[in-house]
Amino acid sequence: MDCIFCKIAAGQIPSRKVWEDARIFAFEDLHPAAPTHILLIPKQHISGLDAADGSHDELLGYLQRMAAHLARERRLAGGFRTVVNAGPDAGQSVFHLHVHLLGGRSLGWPPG
Ligand code: DGP
Repeated sequence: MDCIFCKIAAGQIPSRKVWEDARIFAFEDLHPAAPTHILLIPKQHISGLDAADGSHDELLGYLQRMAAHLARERRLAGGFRTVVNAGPDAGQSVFHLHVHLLGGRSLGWPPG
């Protein structure tokens, strides 16, 4: 599987790791869009949210809960946002499911 995020999770491509356990890997985004910009990914390859099925329900919930945990660790008391871009119209550029955790500045709404 020639997937850049699979390689990051496997340690084959370097990244600034924030969290790792048996199921997920979290690392700093290469092009941060906010003072805190962390990507949380499942170690299992899922190409995107549109490819998730019922067997992934627990994993999807875990990614969100761990995003909130990392937000607390970063002391994002003012708030934070999680984002999943799904498909080209949403700007998904890496086809391995990932949750963006953004915070540390005021985040506009609606997103672009
Ligand atoms: P998306 O547009 O939702 O597919 O977001 C992909 C994000 O992944 C984007 O914000 C930049 C980040 N990214 C892409 N390649 C790498 C990489 O090799 N290392 C790291 N740390 N981030 C990457």
